[in-house]
Amino acid sequence: MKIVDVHTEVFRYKSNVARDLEGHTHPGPERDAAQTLVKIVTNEGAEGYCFGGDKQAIEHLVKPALVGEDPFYREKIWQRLKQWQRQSQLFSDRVVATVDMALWDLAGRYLNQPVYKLLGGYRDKVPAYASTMCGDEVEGGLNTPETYADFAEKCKKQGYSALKLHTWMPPVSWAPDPKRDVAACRAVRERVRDDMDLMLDCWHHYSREEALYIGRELERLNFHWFEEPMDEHNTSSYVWLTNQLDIPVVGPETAEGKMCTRAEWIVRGASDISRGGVADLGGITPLMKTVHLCESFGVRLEVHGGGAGNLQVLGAMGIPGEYYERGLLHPFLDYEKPAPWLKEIVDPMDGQGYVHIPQRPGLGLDIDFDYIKDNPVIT
Ligand code: LLH
Ligand code: MG
Repeated sequence: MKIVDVHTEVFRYKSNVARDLEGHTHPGPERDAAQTLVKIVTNEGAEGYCFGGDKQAIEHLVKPALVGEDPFYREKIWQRLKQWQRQSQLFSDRVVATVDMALWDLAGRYLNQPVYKLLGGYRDKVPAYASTMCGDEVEGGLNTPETYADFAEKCKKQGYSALKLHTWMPPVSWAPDPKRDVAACRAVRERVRDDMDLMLDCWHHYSREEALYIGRELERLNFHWFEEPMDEHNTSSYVWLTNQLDIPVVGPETAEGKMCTRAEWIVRGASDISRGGVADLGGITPLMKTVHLCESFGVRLEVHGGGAGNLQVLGAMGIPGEYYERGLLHPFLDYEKPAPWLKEIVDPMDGQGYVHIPQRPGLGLDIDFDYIKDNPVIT
């Protein structure tokens, strides 16, 4: 089988999510937005799909690299794309991830199996944590410790057994504020009592002393893990912090360098639990390499972010990987409603807080191709 085309379709939709100046998402007024579908086509009719990616990078860089290749040579293709990243700004890990996931989708569709079973299935459902959006200044949103507590209570009633707060970050006018972060954590713990695992992912640029202060408070509040309180490029600061805290420190999440960076963190003892998702690392292929790396060191890995690719990997992880990150959630947004280009959400959750891995072939996306055809963006 040979790849004959790599094609992108850009289409429009209405979004009620906005990004602030630092890139964090919040509810916003309805606006026009665009999404991209990447499609890999073969001479035998087999196709693979993934959403995301950059049209220019896919059509000018990825397509020439893929056409003529066997789509089952995922490792060869991934290694080649990784090497090309060194010199090309357009070739982000997110772009490589989109291509890699479309290839996995193609394999699953062709073989009529969900991706996690091709990887080597381990489980069919994963407990989820409610992952909040970052704090805001909107009345009744996520603007006070009390509103976080209200939202946590709502999530608990919905079935979640765990919740992670993303607290206030600039450009929120009062952020950053370690004491306020701790106040939100305390309000949530008091409201849900001991019935939920709780985690904190706060501002990512605190000083060592601020991070240590927050971590010690989280220990008192019996939090489950502490995530990215400092710049992840400063590995020594994470070694310093992890050595002093009992609460598990999780990371690195956003640091570049794929599985190599995770290996260095493990060797240096810079965190207790490793981290990474398909978009951070460059696809399912490197995330599985990281899973196996962690297994060799007896280190847990918490997968960063939701979505089809991360969920399929969680189904194939023989090491803990305790939770699926469901979100980002906000009291004003309906997460259970599918995006306009999907007929069903990819991560339905039951009343006990488990997300069931879709059994459809490939990544498990139920794509509304008519919607995409009817809403083209002419580029
Ligand atoms: O900063 C944000 O908007 C969130 O923290 C985001 O990066 C989220 O993906 C995350 O860190 N999850 O753990
Ligand atoms: Mg995080």
